[in-house]
Amino acid sequence: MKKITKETYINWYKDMLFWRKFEDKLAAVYIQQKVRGFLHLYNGQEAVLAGALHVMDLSKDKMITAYRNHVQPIGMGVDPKRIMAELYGKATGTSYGMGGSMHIFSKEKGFYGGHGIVGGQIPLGAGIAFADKYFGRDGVTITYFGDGAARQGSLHETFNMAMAWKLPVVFVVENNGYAMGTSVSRTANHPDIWKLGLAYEMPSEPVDGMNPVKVAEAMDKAISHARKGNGPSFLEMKTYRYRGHSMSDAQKYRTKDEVAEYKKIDPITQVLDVIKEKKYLTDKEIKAIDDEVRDLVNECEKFAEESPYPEKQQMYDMVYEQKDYPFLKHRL
Ligand SMILES: Cc1ncc(C[n+]2csc(CCOP(=O)(O)OP(=O)(O)O)c2C)c(N)n1
Ligand SMILES: [Mg+2]
Repeated sequence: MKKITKETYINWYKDMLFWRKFEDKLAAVYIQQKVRGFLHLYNGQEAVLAGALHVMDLSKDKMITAYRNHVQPIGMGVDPKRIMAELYGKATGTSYGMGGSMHIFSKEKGFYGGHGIVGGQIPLGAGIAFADKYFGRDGVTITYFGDGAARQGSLHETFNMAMAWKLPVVFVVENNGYAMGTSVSRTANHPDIWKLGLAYEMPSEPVDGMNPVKVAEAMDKAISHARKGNGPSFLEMKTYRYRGHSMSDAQKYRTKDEVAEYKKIDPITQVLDVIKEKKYLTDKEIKAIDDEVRDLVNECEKFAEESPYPEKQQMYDMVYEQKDYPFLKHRL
């Protein structure tokens, strides 16, 4: 596995802090009604992404996830200014302002969305992996989904075919404890989601999703397994979201104490503790990173604010129309 060094910790701190503050900013501008529609934030779950990125090969590996999808593309190399502009509905956004919060997408950077249908991305992730295998490329597709999505039937159909065809895919359930307001313990006979993979003889295991080191180790094993042609793995990342399901969530299904308990094992704090303990950075250097992150977030906001809205005509440019489709004849 790629070594976890001083630089890794510093990058993790910087990246995760940026993702956290980027989303805090989104929450703030959402309240000001500058960003509309749904908004699902990732605060608390950052280690799941940071650990994976450490061991992925971004020149060929791909990623797909659900609607909690603003920071993953940043990690994959998409310009965060364009992501914020997308949420503002501006023409400079990743989908020219026509997709919005739940639909960030960048084929160039290997980020395949951004999906609002719960579990919809599970078969799509396997499909992307199928394409890599079919064309003889050795990329691996990381397919993220939530604990609620894990209970969709499409997971079983996908797991079956992915194992039968030994597709180069890593299925990752981000078990943040809740699907909207429904806790995992209320939705199934047992709470060990990783065990669902065992029925298909898929290598499956639970992982501490609050710790990027643990995530990187598990992901490295799963990615190498897939890259060697041995097929999929299934990892259950035990994590937690600090904010509500979306911005309109009164959070009556959990206590403030429960949230506070998880904040004690916050991934950013865990990384910062190591940095301080091992004296990787001085307090002054840490402060410089914090300032840099704040400035970067403000730059994104400024870019989104100052960008123009799309022209009306652009609406028609983005619609797929097959010119010879028979039922459209009446329009000719
Ligand atoms: C097929 C489908 N059913 C229901 C919904 C409504 N819905 C949106 S998010 C969600 C909860 C999903 O929870 P989970 O998979 O745990 O992901 P998390 O939000 O925790 O990241 C539901 C039921 C939907 N979008 N799609
Ligand atoms: Mg969930």
